[in-house]
Amino acid sequence: MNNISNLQKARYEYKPKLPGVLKNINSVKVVKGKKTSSVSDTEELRSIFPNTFGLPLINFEAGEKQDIEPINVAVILSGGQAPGGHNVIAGLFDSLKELNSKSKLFGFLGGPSGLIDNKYIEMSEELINEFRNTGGFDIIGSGRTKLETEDQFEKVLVNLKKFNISALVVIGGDDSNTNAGILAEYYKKNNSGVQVIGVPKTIDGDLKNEMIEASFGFDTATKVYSELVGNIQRDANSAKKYYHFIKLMGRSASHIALECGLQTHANIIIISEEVEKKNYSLQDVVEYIADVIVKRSNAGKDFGVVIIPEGLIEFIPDMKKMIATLNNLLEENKVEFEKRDELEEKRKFILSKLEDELKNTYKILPKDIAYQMIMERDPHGNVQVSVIETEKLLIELVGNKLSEYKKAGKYNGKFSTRNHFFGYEGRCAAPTNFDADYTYSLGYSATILIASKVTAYMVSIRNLSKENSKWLPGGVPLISMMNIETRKGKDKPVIEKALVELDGKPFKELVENRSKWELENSYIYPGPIQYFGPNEIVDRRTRTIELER
Ligand code: FBP
Repeated sequence: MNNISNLQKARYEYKPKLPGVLKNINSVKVVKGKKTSSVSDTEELRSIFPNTFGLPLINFEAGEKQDIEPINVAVILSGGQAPGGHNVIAGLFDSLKELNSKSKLFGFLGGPSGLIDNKYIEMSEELINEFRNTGGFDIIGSGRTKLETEDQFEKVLVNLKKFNISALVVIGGDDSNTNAGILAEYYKKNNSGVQVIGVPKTIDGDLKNEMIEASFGFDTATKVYSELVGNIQRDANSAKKYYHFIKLMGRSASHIALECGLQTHANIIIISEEVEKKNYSLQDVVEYIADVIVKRSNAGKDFGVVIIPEGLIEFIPDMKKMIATLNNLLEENKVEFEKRDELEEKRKFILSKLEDELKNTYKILPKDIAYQMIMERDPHGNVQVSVIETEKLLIELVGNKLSEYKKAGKYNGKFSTRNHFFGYEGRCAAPTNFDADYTYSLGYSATILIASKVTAYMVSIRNLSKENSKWLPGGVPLISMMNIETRKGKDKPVIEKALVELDGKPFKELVENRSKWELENSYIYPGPIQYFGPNEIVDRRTRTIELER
């Protein structure tokens, strides 16, 4: 353990705070509550998941002391990094060993592919100790391979059986947990003897519902980004010469942008879900930003901060149509497209295939953006929004609009800009106390679900806005969070993604304050995450949780 910072050393010693009922893990009683259904498409889902549909909710309560046989468990990390992943594994390890010191935990390497290729390590106390309360997923790595075919399920089963593993814990987002549900159904149907338990992870915050109040990592990531946005606001307010356009990660939903906006009071906070609901075109968004800039300029302020959610482009109806058309065109003309080496050649080829209206929109995009839109797709065949520099696109288009205003005598300010994209900066930060506690408790709760022999559940911990001892751990059936959605032209069962609710309290708080934040500089500078100090600082929840719960 050389080369570690003093802070990391101190964080090793941090003891995550568990919910009251988990403090004595040997005497937790599993109480089954009311039976669940699904978000919608009930009959279809019942027929797809005959063995795992309609399971009851589960709560943990204090009970009698029990002796538990040794259990061998496998764990994987799936998808993008999120602060706290190591503590889920630490919680899982500690609780398994506490229940029975002969239990074993196997970490499969590099995400779902490790399960298929049988790449694993057995977890030891020494290894876990090196990763307690640290950020990152480097203890076993992560990956985006999809575990979805029966052939893969069988290969995984063979590997699990080699070590007598009877439960698999999937730490992932909505897609990985959807696949965990499909896998659980398959193993149950075939009496394979392997339980599947999911853990809600993603900085994006879009895996949430009544039973899952938050996905882990959102708390830490938004605090890191809010610190950065706050620092930039202070710089802007000091120099008074730049507009900073800041894109914040969050592949689809705008929870991160909203939370950071609420934490910092940036001047302009774009929320994709609102743009979609109001059917704004790209030009409408540009005009909104330009108009605020004019208002600020008239008040003598030619500087400010604009927050843009990463997924914005896919929520603007005309751009959404463009992206969907490009996705299909690239799939249909793969061979022809690949023959062209130069990006400009590829752009021209695509232009020749587009129909009139879309052709005109694609043509006026700055070339860099047009190239980014036809670059490599993700494993689902979708454009990777994180590579599209929306912040630069908006700077260019807002600049053009302001020039028009200038010519028309409507604006006489200065528009100097800087652009930023914050995403990877926050995904592996050392977890806040909240995320360290929450993830460790998720690991503990996963063990209890495993010991109670259930399958097709996600760990659920509620009451998160309250102090940790009052948290309510339990389990929610994976299928109960599903509906049927069309993905790549096919109807599929999926865990419903939570978008920003426009009638929800966090968004309402933005709406109530928006005109003030636009014009005044009522900036808040949240500063860095604090790990030691008074409770109101170190255990502060996100504004989203405070308002929603
Ligand atoms: P998950 O949904 O897997 O947690 O990942 C979310 C995310 O961090 C998004 O915010 C971002 O768009 C994406 O991952 C980036 O993916 P990659 O790590 O593959 O670049």
